Formats: sequence, C-alpha cells, structure tokens
Amino acid sequence: MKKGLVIGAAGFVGSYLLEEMYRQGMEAYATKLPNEKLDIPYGKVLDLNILDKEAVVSLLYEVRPDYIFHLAAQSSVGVAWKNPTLTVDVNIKGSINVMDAVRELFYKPRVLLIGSGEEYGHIRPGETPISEENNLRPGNIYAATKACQNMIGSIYAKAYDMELMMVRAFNHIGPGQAPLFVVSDFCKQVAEIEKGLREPVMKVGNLAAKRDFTDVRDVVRAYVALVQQGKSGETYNVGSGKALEIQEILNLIIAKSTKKIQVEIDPNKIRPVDVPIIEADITKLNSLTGWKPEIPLEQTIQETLDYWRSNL
Ligand code: A2R
Ligand code: GDD
Repeated sequence: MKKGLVIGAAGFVGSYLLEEMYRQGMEAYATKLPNEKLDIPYGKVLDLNILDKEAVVSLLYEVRPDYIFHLAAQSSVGVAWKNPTLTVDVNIKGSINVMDAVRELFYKPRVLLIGSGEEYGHIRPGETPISEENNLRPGNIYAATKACQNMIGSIYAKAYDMELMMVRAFNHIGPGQAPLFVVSDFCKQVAEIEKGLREPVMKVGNLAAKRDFTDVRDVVRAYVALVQQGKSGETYNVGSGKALEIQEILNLIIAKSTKKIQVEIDPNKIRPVDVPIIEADITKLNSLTGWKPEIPLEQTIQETLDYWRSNL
C-alpha cells in the first residue's frame, strides 16, 4: 500500500483529498498546525509548521511517504494584500523548507506542489483558455508567491533530479470552504438572510471578473492522478476550462434563495487590482490522465448553500 502525506491538511482541500486517497487505497498521513483541529476517520494526524525546517525534516524521516501533497499556504488573495510578509513566508520560504527536506531524504518521494491559476495574472487577448506555457504576469502578491514557488519547484526538479510536479489550481469550491472565498461568501450571506440574521442585502465585490470554478471533489481526483502519473518538473493546470462572470455566479446563488435579496457593492471587498479573466486550458492534464471535471457547477452551489443553511 502506497503512503501519502498531506501537508496543510486542516484547510478546505485537505479533508476532501484525504477521503479521495482513502477511496483509492492509499495509506494516509496528514499534518496540521498545532492550533488547528483535524479529526479524520482514517490515517494519522501530526502537527507541523512548515516554517520550522528541522520539524519538516524529522516528520519526513518519521513518515517516509511515497507521495507528498503540499497544500499548506496562506491561500487568500485578499489576505495577501493585507499581510504580504506572512504570505511570502509561508508560500515561498515554507515551500522551500518542504523541498529542501525532501532533497535531504535518502530516497525520492513524488511531490505535488499546489500553485494557482492566479500565477498567469494579466492575461492578454487571445491567450484564453490559458496553457501552462503562457508567460506569467502575476497581478497580486498571492499570485507572485505561487509563481515563485512554481519556478523554484521546476529549478529543484532539474538541479537535484527530484520527483516534483507543480499544479496550477484554478478556483475550487464546495461545502465547508471558508467564507473568505466568493461562492462560500455569497451562499453564507443567503443562508443568514433566510434565517433573518441579516438585512436582505448581499454585500459583494467586483462582479465583472471572470473566473474558472471546479468542484473541490473533482480537483482532488486530479491531484491523486498527478502525484502518480505527473512528469517531474512539469506544471499542470487544474480547472474546468470555462470562465464565468462573478455576476453570473451571484445570479445562480440568488435564484436559489427563498427570500428576495438586494445587491450592494461593498468598497472593502474591492481589491487594489483584480485581473479581468482567468480561464484554464486543461488539455495537458486530460491527455496525461484522462481527467475531466464531473460535478456540475449548479450542484456544487446547491450543496454549498445547503451546507451554510445547516452550519450557521
Ligand atoms: O492559515 P490557517 O491557520 O488556515 O492554516 C492553513 C495551513 N497553513 C500552514 N500549515 C503549516 N505551516 C504553516 N506555516 C502554515 N500556514 C498556513 O495550510 C490551512 O490549514 C492550510 C491551507 O489550507 P487553506 O487555506 O484552506 O487552503 P485550501 O483551499 O485547502 O488550498 C490548498 C492549496 C493552497 O496551497 C492554496 O494556495 C491552493 O491550494 O489554492
Ligand atoms: N471573496 C470574494 N468576496 N470575492 C469576490 C466577492 C466577494 O464578496 N465579490 C466579487 N469577488 C470576486 C473577487 O474579486 C475575485 O475576482 C473572484 O470573485 C474570486 O475571488 P475569491 O473567491 O476570493 O478567490 P480568488 O480567485 O481570489 O482565489 C481563489 O482561487 C485561486 C485560483 O484561481 C483561492 O482559492 C486561491 O487559493 C486560488 O489559488
């Protein structure tokens, strides 16, 4: 049985990934920050802060995983504007600690580094859907840290002959996501309005942006396929292949509300820069693994809304 380690498993994607690993017959190990809670019905949970390089080394020697999924990050574009140094520390220095710890091992585990569709940034006309070979022109601090992780990952893979693969994940959504992110945020507001916990007014940010949304359960299937089949030093887009305007997402969510809702732009939700469109070309991943998304957006939105209706 292959051993898989998920670093940063207490966040949104972690528990879905652990479930998928279990389904595919992998032995699961998971790390969380000491102050986080993570109860999983299978596998072992260990504490780890990736800023502590020696702790990463010891943990890898203890677990000796065949596969490593590196999810740990400061994952919010909005938070990165407010706390750039934390974002740089965790997303760049933390990732280098993971890569260095892997490099020092006496064997070569296969490692998946999770980056972002945001790395492409200011996409030019004619560049969508965007392929992995496109220039990176990051438009925010979070995106710059993930582009840096990607570049260092590809350098390490070549320089040290490591089994490192990079993912550029586009927007992933589903039940349990923090309301920092747009779909979860809008669904939570609808549930609060339905329960009479707030006025029937949705506070929103930039509705003109176009983003490419995929259900988190589809995303983790791609991660498990890539950690096994991905080619070392290569980067793979993981997305739906189709961008939608946030306005359209809002319309879909509001249409499901049992209450009449007004929409109001909240200036605090408008970012200093928000790139107009991010849309994935997923040909490379599909050709390698046959992966394609299966869960329709409408179902993900319904389940996210129902999650908030029963978890306020
Ligand atoms: O920031 P927290 O307290 O939510 O903890 C996050 C954790 N994390 C760390 N783990 C170890 N050492 C650190 N120094 C450190 N700093 C933060 O990583 C959280 O539990 C986890 C990341 O989970 P989420 O923020 O929920 O991200 P999600 O949606 O699971 O995305 C997974 C990956 C990330 O690399 C994103 O940047 C990418 O996919 O989109
Ligand atoms: N969060 C939020 N809240 N975003 C809003 C809102 C709102 O009320 N109104 C409009 N938006 C717009 C944002 O300006 C952005 O254009 C888009 O909705 C998506 O925002 P988020 O859901 O916060 O996600 P993100 O695109 O910034 O980042 C997510 O996707 C990346 C991959 O593309 C995160 O999951 C990242 O970790 C991930 O790398």
